[in-house]
Amino acid sequence: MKTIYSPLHAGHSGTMELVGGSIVPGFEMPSRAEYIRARAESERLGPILPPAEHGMEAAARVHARDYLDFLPTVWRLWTESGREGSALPYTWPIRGLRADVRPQTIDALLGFYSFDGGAPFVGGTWTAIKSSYDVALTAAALVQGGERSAFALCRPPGHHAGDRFMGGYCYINNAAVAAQWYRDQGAKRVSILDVDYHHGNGTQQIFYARGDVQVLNLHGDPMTEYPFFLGHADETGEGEGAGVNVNYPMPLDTGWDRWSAALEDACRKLAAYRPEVVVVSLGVDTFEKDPISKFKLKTEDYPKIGQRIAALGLPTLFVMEGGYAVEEIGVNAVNVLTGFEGD
Ligand code: OKP
Ligand code: ZN
Repeated sequence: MKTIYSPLHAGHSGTMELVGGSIVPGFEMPSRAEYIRARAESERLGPILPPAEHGMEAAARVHARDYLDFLPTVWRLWTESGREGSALPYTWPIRGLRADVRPQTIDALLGFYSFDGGAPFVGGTWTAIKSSYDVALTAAALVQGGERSAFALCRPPGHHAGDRFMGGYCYINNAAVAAQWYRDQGAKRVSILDVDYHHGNGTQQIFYARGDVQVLNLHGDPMTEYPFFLGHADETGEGEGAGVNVNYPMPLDTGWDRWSAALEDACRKLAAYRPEVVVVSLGVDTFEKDPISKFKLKTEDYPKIGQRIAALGLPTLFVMEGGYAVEEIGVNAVNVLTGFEGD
């Protein structure tokens, strides 16, 4: 399997985030992508290739234009207003406030275009976001061109980003962009299988009322786990999308037995939907030693995930999402891919 990777992710570094009342270095750090790239190389997964540059048209198929226009301006607006350190929002237009009026100053705009304070900007952030998007589309095109699978080594991740908001380390929803791109290339139905520990609220929001993109999510129960406000089992889609969104919220301490039963059910629903291509939102923060997550998957479980997905017998694009046990992230992520390939 070919891996698409860009070194430009590395400029998105030195971010800070709020955890338990303290500002601490962000868990979503550059070494994550480097460990994965190194492991893909040492395991001889296949060639590691750079992305081609893409225009923003494919992004505009799932994100609002005003949101996409805002992202490249954030750091300039932030520094022009005399700030140092990560650009972060602190006010959000929730229930009872006006979300229909676009404000004019950087602090307000950051809140207007986000759902949490978990998507910081530094000087290299936009370039990294754009490279991650290019990585996703370049890998998507390999599968469109006839390869059985490809690995988009995206960083930053994307599945929390919605049509008009960022959050949870995510800015552009790479998996959603790829799924929509397959639709625009003529695929009648596309499935997104999100195995990251956290619910992919952005992906669900983007496709919730659509019947042409199935979204299946396995994740920590939002009653007690981030992102808290989406991902319940009764969210099954609406309108044309009724029944086409499937959530598997699971309790803390979920291990392979329970998790794999959910994967089995998801794969059956996926097969019954008969998609032409599968996009896997590949997070490995389900790992037992993940510092911000509470599932109990083991390193030896990850090849079995890849094997089950391979058994679907469908063209498959893997898009990297989360995973914060940095030293093990490469082994776990590449284990899914080598499991898929059957070695
Ligand atoms: C992104 B992905 C408090 C902790 C918030 C956000 C987790 C985002 C996970 N700052 N954690 O789904 O792996
Ligand atoms: Zn996650």
